[in-house]
Amino acid sequence: MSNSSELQIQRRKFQPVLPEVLQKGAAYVKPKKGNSTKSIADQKKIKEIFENTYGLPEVSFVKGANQSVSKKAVRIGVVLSGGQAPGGHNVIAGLFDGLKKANKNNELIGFLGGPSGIVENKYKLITEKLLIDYRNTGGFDLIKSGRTKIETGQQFENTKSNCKKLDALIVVGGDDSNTNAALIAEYAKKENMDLCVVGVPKTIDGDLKNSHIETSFGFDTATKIYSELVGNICRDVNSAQKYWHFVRLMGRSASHITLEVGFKTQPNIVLIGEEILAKKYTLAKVIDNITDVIVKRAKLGKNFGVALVPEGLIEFIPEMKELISALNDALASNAQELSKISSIEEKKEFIFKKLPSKLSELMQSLPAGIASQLMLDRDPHGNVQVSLIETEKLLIEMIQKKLGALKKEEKYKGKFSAITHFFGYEGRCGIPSNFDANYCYALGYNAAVLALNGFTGYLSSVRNLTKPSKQWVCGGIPLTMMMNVERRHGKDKPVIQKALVDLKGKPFKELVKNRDKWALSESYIFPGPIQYFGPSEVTDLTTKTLQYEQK
Ligand code: FBP
Repeated sequence: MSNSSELQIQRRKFQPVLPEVLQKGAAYVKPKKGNSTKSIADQKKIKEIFENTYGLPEVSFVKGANQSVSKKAVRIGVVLSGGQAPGGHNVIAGLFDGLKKANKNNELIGFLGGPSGIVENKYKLITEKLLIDYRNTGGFDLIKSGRTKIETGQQFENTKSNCKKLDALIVVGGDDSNTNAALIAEYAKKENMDLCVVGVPKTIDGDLKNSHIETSFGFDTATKIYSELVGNICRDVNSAQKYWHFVRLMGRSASHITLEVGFKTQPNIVLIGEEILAKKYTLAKVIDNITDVIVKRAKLGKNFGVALVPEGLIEFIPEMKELISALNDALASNAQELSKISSIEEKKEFIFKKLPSKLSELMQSLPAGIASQLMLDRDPHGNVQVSLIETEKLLIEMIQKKLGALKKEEKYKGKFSAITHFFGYEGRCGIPSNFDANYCYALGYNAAVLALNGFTGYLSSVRNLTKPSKQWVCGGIPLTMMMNVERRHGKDKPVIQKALVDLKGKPFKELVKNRDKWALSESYIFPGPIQYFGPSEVTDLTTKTLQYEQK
C-alpha cells in the first residue's frame, strides 16, 4: 500500500501472540463440548424461532491431535458488519492464518461492504499479498462494512445461493449483526445447507459481553484514544481555567465507554445512563445534578470543569425513553404518509398528532433542533441514531436556563462558558492497541478453528483477558444462549441482549467511590497516546473496566 506512515511500516512487523492452545494450529486443537444451554430469557419463544440451533453446548478448546480438520480444503467467507472497530483487519488476518495453517489450499473470501455484499454476491479473495498492508492496522477498509440486515425472504434466498460454495460464513459484528448471524445459522440448518455460521464479538461500545464474552474488540483502543483526547482537554481546562467542556462519547445503548474514559481521566462529572434510568431521573433532575456541581465549583472560584456524557443518555431518561419508543412505533406505522412529506417541520407537525398528548407536549418542549434529530431515520435494526443527536447541546441549553434562574435568586454568582465535543468516529478506526491486535487475531484464528470443526451458531470466545495473551482461554458460545425478546420496529424480535453498565458491578462501584472527590477537585489524569513500543507496563495495559471486573 502506498502512503504508509513510518509507524504503520513498523507496526506491520508486529506478530500477535496467540493463546497457547491455538499456537500449533487447528490440527492440534480438540473441541470439548459442555452441557446444552438455554437462552438468558424468553426460552420458549427463542426455542420456537431457533428450532435447529437452540440448546447447543458450550465448546472449549484443549490441546490434542485433530488432523481431520486439515484433510479437505475449505472455502470460507467473512463479512464485517456494523460500525468500525479497531482490529477488524486482524480478525481477518487471524482467520486467514488459521485456515492456511490447517491446509494451504483453504480459501478465504471477504464479502464487500457488509452483509449487502453477501446478498449481492460482491466479494474478493483474500491473499497474503493483499493482507500484508492491513495487518495490525485500524479501519475496515480491506473489505469495508455496512449495516444491511438480512431479513427478507429474497435476501435469505440470495444468501443461500451466494453461500452455496462456502463451508462457513464468519460474521464480525455487534449484538444486532450477531443476532443476524444466528438467524442465518438457523436458516442454513433448516434449508439443509452445508454452511457453518460463526460470529466474532465486535463493537467499540463494549455492550456485547456476558459471563462468557469478557469484552468486544475495539473497546480497548477506542477508549484509549478518547481518553487521550479527554485528558488533553482536562489539561487545557486546568491551564486556562475558564471553560466547562461537555464531551459526548459514543456508545449508543450503554455507558461503558464513558465509564472507562472516566476512570482513565477522572473528570468532574461522569454521567452514566444506566444509573439515570434505574433512579428514574427526569431530564430536569439530570440538569439539577449537573448544575449542583457547577454551582459548588463556582463557589470555590472554579468556573471550569469537564463533564462526560454518554451518547445514549437521552434514551436512558425515562420520559425520553418513552417518547423515543412511541416515536419509533409512530414513525414505523406511518412510514408511507411520512415519505410523502418533504419538510421536517411538517413531518414533526404530523407526528405530534400521532403521539399520546403527554409525549407530544414533551417533544414540543424540546429545542427544535433536538426534536428534529429525534425524527431522523432509524438504522436497519430499528435503533435511533443517537450519534446524530446533540445531547450535550440540549444539556447546556437547559443548564444555562437553570443557572440564569439561580442567578436571579442570588444562589449563583459564577460565569458559565461551555464548549461541546463529540468523540466517536475519531476512535473507531485507530491503529489497534497491542491488546486489540492480539485479541482480534486470536478471535479470528479461533473462529477458523470453530468453523473447521463444523460448529455453527456460535460466537468466537477468547477469555482470561487480563492475563498475557498466551494464557487466554478459547472456545465457542452458542449465539442463542445470549438472546431474549425485545421490541424493534414496533414488533417483538429475538435479539442478543445488550450488556449495560451493571450498577452492582465493581467498575460502577469504583466510580461511585470516587466521583464526589473528582467533582470538586482537579484529580485529572492525562493518559497520553496509545503506546505501541516500549515497556510492557504501558504497551500491554488492558482496560480499567476489565481490571476491576476481574479483581
Ligand atoms: P456497532 O454497534 O455496529 O459496533 O456500532 C456502534 C457505534 O459506533 C455507536 O457507538 C454509534 O452510535 C454508531 O455506531 C454510529 O453508527 P454509524 O457508523 O452508522 O454512524
